[in-house]
Amino acid sequence: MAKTKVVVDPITRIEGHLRIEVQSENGRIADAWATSTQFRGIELVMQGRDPRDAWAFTQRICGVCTVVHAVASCRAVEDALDIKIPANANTIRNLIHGMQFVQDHVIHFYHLHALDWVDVVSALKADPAGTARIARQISPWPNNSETHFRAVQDRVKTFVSSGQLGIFTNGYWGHAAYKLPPEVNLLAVAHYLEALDWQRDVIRLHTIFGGKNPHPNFLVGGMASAINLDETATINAVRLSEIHGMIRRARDFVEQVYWPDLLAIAGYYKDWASVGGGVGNYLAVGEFPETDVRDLNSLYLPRGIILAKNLSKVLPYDDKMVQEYITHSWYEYEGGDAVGLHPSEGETKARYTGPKTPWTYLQDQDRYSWMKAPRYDGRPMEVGPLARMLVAYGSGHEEARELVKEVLDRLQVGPAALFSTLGRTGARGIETVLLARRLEHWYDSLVARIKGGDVQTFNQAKWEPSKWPKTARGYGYLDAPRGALGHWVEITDGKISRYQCVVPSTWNCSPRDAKGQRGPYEAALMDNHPLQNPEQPLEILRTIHSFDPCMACGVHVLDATGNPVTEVRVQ
Ligand code: NFE
Ligand code: MG
Repeated sequence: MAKTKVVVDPITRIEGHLRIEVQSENGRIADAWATSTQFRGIELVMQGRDPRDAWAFTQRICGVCTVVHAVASCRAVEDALDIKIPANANTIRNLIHGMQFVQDHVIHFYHLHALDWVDVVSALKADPAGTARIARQISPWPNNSETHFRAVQDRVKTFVSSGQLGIFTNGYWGHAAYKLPPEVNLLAVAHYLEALDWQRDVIRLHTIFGGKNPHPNFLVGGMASAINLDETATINAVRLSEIHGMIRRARDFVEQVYWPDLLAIAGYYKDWASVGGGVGNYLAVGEFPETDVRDLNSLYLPRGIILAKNLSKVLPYDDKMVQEYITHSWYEYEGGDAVGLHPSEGETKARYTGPKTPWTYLQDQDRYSWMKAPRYDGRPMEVGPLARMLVAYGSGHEEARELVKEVLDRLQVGPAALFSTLGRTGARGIETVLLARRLEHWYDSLVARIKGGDVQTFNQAKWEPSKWPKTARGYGYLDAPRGALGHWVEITDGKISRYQCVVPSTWNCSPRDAKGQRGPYEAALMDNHPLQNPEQPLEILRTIHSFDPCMACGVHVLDATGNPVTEVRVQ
């Protein structure tokens, strides 16, 4: 059989530098390699710094999942120093992080993933009246009018006739794997553009609680969001009502645009509900503590492990079972490269042994990525919306179960359809609906507490290093939009002596480990539809994008101090 080596580099519409290589045998994907081709090494930047500043540096790991590394970092330091944050601070963190999820998932759906399913050029052939008819059948959204859709179509026509597709350049337009009728393509393109404005509006919640977006301000011990209803420069009644408006508009768009679009588009791609599953093991550390981060029973999205797709048994998560391997990565460990290290003992020593030219196949190399390979009890684990929704479903989370059932019923597929490319994309939508609704609850609880006279947002008791132990270790968990995140910090004499992050995209994009087990992207590609045209590997993009990759997070990108970026870049 003819074997072809297919290289997709870079994968676009993600954050960072991801290269996918596959071997295809007459279109069928016979083997796959996921590799991250840039290293910067945030862990090294953290050495010797004041742990109260760590959140500000780690948050810069990524501009896509802003917020998450800051909160995980605060939690790690608060865990090490045994600091309990006030209830208001916990709720404000939930609101900031919750809105981050909602914005990030909608952006992923429309701006990073939709064009794998939606043919923009086909939308030009649509009858706008037909689009309006379809839109009104699935949603009461006010912009679902013929006039609006015609205006959008004219706008896109202007791009195309000028020969400048702009943001739509280089799509695989006309590819035989696109299945939507022109009218549905136009619907999705219109909402793609509308979502751009919507996301800019609702994320201003960050600017009120945290001063700016991306990268709002945080504080070890609480939040730097002073509440005083009688002041103008603080959180007051006007600011609260602005926040409430954004929460309303976030929920409306999610319920009336994203959710109906997702279900409508998914209906044309049901064949993607039986492929792209991958490793079948799922890990969620849980998120959104309603009371305190240590009270795991108060997590809105529960914590747990699912092995071998067994939804009837959610196992407890134990962070001691996490180990990172580097056997096939460009690092070295003092104790040898076959061992797995727990992140609290983690080492970040780069050793690039790869090719000097980007056109060399990495699949022929024993070491092929800047990603380490995290494993849980030795197993590769998928993290992210699908993992969280499966753990929630298996744990009896009522609201999650209802929405999962709605999707399965509407698409007329069984629960096995969840373990797939489409399942991953559907789970992200389910989670967005849950959280867009939950924001209102957190808002109400914040307002109720303020009305009751509690305006505390900061616990100052252990701010001074003189109150800290000589050495301390902490673990900050957080489930970020792309999945389970952990920060591990060690503090010695008031300074950071060790820092490790194990990040969602590191789990999902991990290369092979010491036992040769493939990571989740690689395993999902082996279980994918064949490539109809290896020159236009749309099938690879569909499955890889369903994970919402972020290489910046995965390799902890930040270079403030001249780490050896240029020496090691594959060029
Ligand atoms: Ni840079 Fe991130 C999220 C984190 S993923 S996007 O969500 O943490 O690796
Ligand atoms: Mg790391």
